Amino acid sequence: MCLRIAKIPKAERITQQALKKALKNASSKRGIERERTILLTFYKEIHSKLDRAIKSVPRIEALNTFRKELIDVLVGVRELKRILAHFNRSLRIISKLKKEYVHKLACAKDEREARKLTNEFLGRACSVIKRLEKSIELFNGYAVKLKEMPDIKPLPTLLIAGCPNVGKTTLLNRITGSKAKIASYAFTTTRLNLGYATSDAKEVQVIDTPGLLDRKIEEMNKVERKAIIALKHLANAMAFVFDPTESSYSVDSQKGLLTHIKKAFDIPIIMVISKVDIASDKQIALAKEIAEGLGLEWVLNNDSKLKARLVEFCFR
Ligand SMILES: Nc1nc2c(ncn2[C@@H]2O[C@H](COP(=O)(O)OP(=O)(O)OP(=O)(O)O)[C@@H](O)[C@H]2O)c(=O)[nH]1
Ligand SMILES: [Mg+2]
Repeated sequence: MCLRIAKIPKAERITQQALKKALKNASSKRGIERERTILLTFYKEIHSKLDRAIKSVPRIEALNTFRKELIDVLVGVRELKRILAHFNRSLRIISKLKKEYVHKLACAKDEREARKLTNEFLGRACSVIKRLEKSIELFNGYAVKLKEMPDIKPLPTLLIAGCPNVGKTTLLNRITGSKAKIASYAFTTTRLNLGYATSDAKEVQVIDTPGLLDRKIEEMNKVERKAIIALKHLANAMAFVFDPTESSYSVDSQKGLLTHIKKAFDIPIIMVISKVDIASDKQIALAKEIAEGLGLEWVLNNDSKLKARLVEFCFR
């Protein structure tokens, strides 16, 4: 589901390439027919370049909310549409010019007049393309940004949250088996860890967002907040990793973040108690108590059914 948008050559290059092709195609022709071939090939080349780029952009309305939000943050949906409209408008103008000059050529008296008409057409079409310079530059910049979109699949999705260093990535690796894939996530300066967990023929997508779901929303900048909004649309459930040993963060700060996230995300949350191998019974008991106090389910990170529990939790 990565967005791959076709880049467009610079305005000057488009016209140069189109003209080169047009002259090549017309090399075996003579007279008015030669001029007609130049005109039609030139038009076809320009049309195919722009049309390919326009068609490579998916219909924004057809995308899911997560992707729409993501596009909006990365490039701005309105801005992208404005540029596409500019391309479409230019194509229409050039198409109209083509029709007009094909007609004029058909009525041309001799080769000299035909050549004059073709040059006139080329000049006018080139100036339309030249005016696209800025839009092409912006469009190509967007193509680069959109290529960076994470390869999110339309599967039930489990988000992993928790304070820094509590064991979020360890959990992701544990339940998704193989080493998680690191996808770029242009929202933040960090990356996005993605993995897939299957249990009982059910598959879920598991996402760990380094440096994003480990602090309060008030501490975030505008872009990070938007990232949270997009993630909200995507997630079906959340695993909140809680480190009872306090080797990362104090129980109080973790409880504070959990309470905060519970309010911010209106999705089912399950507490995954981490570092169980080095935690004391008392520490584990306190973590369970906190989960239950907040009305949440919990699971130990060394539970043999950890993966099955989390996958099943996502399907509720
Ligand atoms: N003993 C023990 N150590 C663990 C466990 N889970 C994680 N750790 C250790 O805790 C440290 C942090 O683990 P990560 O999985 O990187 O934690 P994280 O929450 O992803 O960290 P950040 O992405 O930096 O916020 C590492 O040194 C892990 O080896 C566990 O179950 N037992
Ligand atoms: Mg991590």
